[in-house]
Amino acid sequence: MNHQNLYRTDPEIAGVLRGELTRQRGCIELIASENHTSLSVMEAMGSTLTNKYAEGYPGKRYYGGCQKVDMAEELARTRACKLFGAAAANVQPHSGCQANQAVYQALLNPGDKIMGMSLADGGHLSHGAAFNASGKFYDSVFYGVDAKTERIDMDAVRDRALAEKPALIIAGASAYPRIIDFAAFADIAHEVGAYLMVDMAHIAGLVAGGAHPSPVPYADIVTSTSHKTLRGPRGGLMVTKDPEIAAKYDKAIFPGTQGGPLMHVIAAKAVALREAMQPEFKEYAHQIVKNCAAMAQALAEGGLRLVSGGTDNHLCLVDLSPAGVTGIEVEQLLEGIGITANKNAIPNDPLPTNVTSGIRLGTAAMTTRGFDEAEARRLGQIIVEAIDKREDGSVLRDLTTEIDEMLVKHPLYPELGTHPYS
Ligand code: DSN
Repeated sequence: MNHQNLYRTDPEIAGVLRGELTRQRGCIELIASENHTSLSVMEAMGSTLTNKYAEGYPGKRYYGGCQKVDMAEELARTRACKLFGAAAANVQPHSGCQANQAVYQALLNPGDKIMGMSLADGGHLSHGAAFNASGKFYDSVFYGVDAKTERIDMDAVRDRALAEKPALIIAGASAYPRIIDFAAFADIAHEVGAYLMVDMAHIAGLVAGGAHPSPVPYADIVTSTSHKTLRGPRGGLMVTKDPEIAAKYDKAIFPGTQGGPLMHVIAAKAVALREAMQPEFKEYAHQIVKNCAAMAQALAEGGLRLVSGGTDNHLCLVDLSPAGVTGIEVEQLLEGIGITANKNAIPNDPLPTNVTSGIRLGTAAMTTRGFDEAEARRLGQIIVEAIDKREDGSVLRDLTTEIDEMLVKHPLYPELGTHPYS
C-alpha cells in the first residue's frame, strides 16, 4: 500500500489514488452495493499475480508456470464451497454480470425463456432487461412486487411461471429490502420444470454470516459478486450443490465467455472468503442487519415512507415523495453533508431513472467502519433533518460537523496513516 513507485512514475494517477482514499475516509458510505475491503484483500490484488496468464482451471491450464496461481484458485474454490455449503465453485467470473451470462450460456439455448424480477421493481439488468445481453439473446419475462405490500408475492410468481413456462427462473435483486423465500422459488421452478438460479450478489455476506437464509440448498445454481456485503475484491463467483451443472458452468466461463482469469483478483477473493469464515464476520453480518433496521426506523419516524414498510436485510429503499424531493436531489444533498448514497427507482416510480422518487441506503460499509445501532439511528435522523431543512445552510453545516465527528470516531484504514505515499 506504499505507492512510492507510482508517485515517481505517474504522479497523476498516484494523486487519484490518494484523493480516493481521502474521499472514502471523508464520507459515510451508504451505497448498498459498496463496502471497504480489508488491506489484506487489497494487498493480494496489488500483487505479482496480475502478471500471470492462466486460461483453464487448476491442473488443466493452457500456460506453463501456473503452480502458484493454481494454489490460489484452489484455495478460493475450496473456501467458497466451505463457506456456502456447496459442492463446487467457480471463482473466475470477472463480475456479477458475467457470472450471470455464463449461467444462461451453460443451461439454455438462445431464445429460451427466462423469468426474473423486473428492473423497475428492484431486479437487476442482467436478469433479462431488454437492453442487456440477457434480454437480447433470451426471451425474458418478469415478475415484480405486489402493488400494495411491495413484496414479492409468491402466488403471483407461481401464476406467472405456470403461464409462461420459463426454462430458467431467477431470484435475486438489487434493491429489495426483504428476505427472499428461496424454498418457495424452488417449488415453483420444480413445478414448471425450470432451473432455479439465485443471484445473491447483494446478500452474499449476510448468507455467509447466517444473517439471511442461504439459497444454496434450494437453487440449481447460485451466482454472486464478491465485493458487496461479502467485502471482497470487485468480481463474481458461482457456487452450486450440483457437480454436473458446475461442469457445464466451468465451460461457459472458459472458454465460453472469458479468456484469462484475473489471478490477482482470485487470490483476493480467497482472502475475503477466509475472512468471511471467521466468527467476527458472523457478528459483522448480523450487525449490518441491526444497523439497517435502526436507520430505517428513524427514517420512518421522521416521516419518510419505506418501500415494503421496512427492511430485513442490509438495505432500505426510501420513497421521498412525501417530502416533495427527488432521488437525485437527495443524493446531491447527502453528498454535500458527507454521506454517499444513490438515487433509486421505487416500484411504479413516475419519475425517470436519472431522477427517481427514491433513495437506496445500505449499511454494509458503515458497519465495516464500526458504526453501531445508536449511530445508525442517528444517521437516519440526520438524513431526515437534512431533507426537512434542505434550504437552511446553518442546519446543514451543523449536520456536516456531526458527520465529521462520526467519521473521526470511526477512521477508515487508520493503518495507512497520513503518509503522503499511502
Ligand atoms: N450495480 C449494482 C448495485 O448497485 O446494486 C448491481 O450490479
